[in-house]
Amino acid sequence: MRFPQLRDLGNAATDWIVYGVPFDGGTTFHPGARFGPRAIRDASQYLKAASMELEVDLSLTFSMADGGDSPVAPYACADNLEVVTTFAQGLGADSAAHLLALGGDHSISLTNIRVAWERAGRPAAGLAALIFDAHLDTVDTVWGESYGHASFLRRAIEDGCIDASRTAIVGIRGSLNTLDDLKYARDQNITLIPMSSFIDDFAAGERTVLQFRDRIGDAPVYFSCDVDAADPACAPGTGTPVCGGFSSAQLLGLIRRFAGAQVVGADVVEVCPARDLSQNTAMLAAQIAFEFLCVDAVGRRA
Ligand SMILES: [Mn+2]
Repeated sequence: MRFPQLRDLGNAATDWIVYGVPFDGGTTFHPGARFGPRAIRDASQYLKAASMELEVDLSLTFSMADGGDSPVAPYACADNLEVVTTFAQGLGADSAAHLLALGGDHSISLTNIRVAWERAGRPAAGLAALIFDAHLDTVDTVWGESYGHASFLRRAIEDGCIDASRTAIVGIRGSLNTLDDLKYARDQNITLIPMSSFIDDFAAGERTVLQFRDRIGDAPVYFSCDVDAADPACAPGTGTPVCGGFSSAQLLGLIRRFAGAQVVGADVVEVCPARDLSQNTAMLAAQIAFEFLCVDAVGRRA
């Protein structure tokens, strides 16, 4: 979106800082999401600042900057969390700036959630969360790894940064690692809005989403979008694609339904450019990031 670079602003005060996390060491299937940030930036060049649907102009509402890419620890998920957390904590002149992370695989969300929670004043209950994903990401461990891309949500809940009872996962479908993942999500009282609830009657699924929106109200909320929430026809460039997902229009429309929400941090993850020959996935990811910012801008415009 041709934001200025944060370093050129002398690390000035900003409302939102976008930064990349070129890490895919948490991937369980096709690797390559480490190249996601540059692909999303490239695709974002055509995005302008004003939203047709939400009638808000980001350039008039926010001061925004690109914070560059975080250093990473490519061979170690737990080490990577620490490296990225330190980088993210240092972004911006003060801790008022909200952070939007571009992945990278979904493991990187844990760092951005942690820093968003800190910047929101460490609320004891944790942040509310809206997550779009084909997968639950509530796996305890995979191949002995507790910090891979299938476990970020479970770790964020354990850390107290996310309030499971005010968390929704939208678009879940297909095969699970084990039924334990589902049991954990249900036991934690996460609001599960599976793809199946939209198939026969999209409006019925959307009503469930709106009920969740009304329940979180104006509480600080974290947004995360794994691009595999979209169908592989719209977002082929991702590491763990699952058939039967949202169209781009459906996904963007659901995000816009949260217009006015108090978004305190966000990420868009799992763009794998090597499998994205059309660049459709990177384009969609850039648009999702734009919509996240517009949703927050509507609330601050007033
Ligand atoms: Mn995911």
